[in-house]
Amino acid sequence: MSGDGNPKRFCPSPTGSGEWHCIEDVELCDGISQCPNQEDESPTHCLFYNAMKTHLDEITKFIVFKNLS
Ligand SMILES: [Ca+2]
Repeated sequence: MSGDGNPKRFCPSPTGSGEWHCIEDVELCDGISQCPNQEDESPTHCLFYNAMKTHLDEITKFIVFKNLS
């Protein structure tokens, strides 16, 4: 958890100097590499992540719409 309340996750590998970077969920598959070995932009992982995120966003919209109407 970071100071702004948004959860952060460790990148899977450290930098060459042994430091571990953290990223927020919104930085996953956002087209900009934040992790030392670009793991957050892995084409294979992002293919599945983006497909799942699209479905979850649709479900969220449906639930919110249902509760507002
Ligand atoms: Ca990223």
